[in-house]
Amino acid sequence: MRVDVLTIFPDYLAPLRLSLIGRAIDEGRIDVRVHDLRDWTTDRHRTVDDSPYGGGAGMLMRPEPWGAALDAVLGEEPDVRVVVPTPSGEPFTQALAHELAAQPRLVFVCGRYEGIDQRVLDEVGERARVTEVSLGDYVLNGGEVAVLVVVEAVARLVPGVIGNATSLVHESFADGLLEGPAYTKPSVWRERAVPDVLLSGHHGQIARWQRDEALRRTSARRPDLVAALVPATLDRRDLEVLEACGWRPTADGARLERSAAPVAD
Ligand code: 6GU
Repeated sequence: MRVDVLTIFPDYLAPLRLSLIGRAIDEGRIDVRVHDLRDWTTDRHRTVDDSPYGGGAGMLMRPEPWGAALDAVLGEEPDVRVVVPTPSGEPFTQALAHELAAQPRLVFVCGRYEGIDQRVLDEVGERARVTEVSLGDYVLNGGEVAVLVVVEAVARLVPGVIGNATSLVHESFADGLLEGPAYTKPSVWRERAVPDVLLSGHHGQIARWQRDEALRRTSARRPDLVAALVPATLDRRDLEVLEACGWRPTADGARLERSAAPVAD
């Protein structure tokens, strides 16, 4: 996979060279190229921004450097996916991470948060698929930190980047639930014991306990994820645990709804 990043702060992307992603780059699994948008300015001051038409606070990014930069970086290649981090984008999810991980080329467009002249994204949208993504309901100063997040989430799904592929199967969101608590040695620490069942060697009971904990934690922290579950995909024990957390199937059985006040975590 090739990843291009266009930014006025190339140094912000230095952490991509570290850790697992850095190793994937060294091994040639991911080709990361960071570009300074100002390389495509033509004035002495290397200007990239200007005040918005119609007024308003802050500055916007002018279209000309972006147009030249995207022409150069996209080239004539098909199958380039352009990703634009912005608080007004669609939510970035594990499902979208999987989708992006299947692309041969990603081009990240980092704007400052007041944004980029709309014509840039309209025009590039005629040559490439453009996806505006948001990490959540808060505002960052620019897209660079979001690119670090998205590239890390995507790159670890690229075959060979993570040594142990089964660790991908058991993680949060794989089954629409958060992961429950996990423990390692020592079995007692500061008078706190690891739950007995985990030391029992009963693999069935352990898996069941882990699922119960995942359901309880998801109910407490992410009721939106429980509301998205389909009861037909749950077993009797799942439904009992959720009922104890204050959930019941809707009358048509298609979803879950709250039947009681939330149960504390
Ligand atoms: Cl993806 N970009 C920016 N600039 N701010 C954000 C964001 C992204 N997600 C949440 N806030």
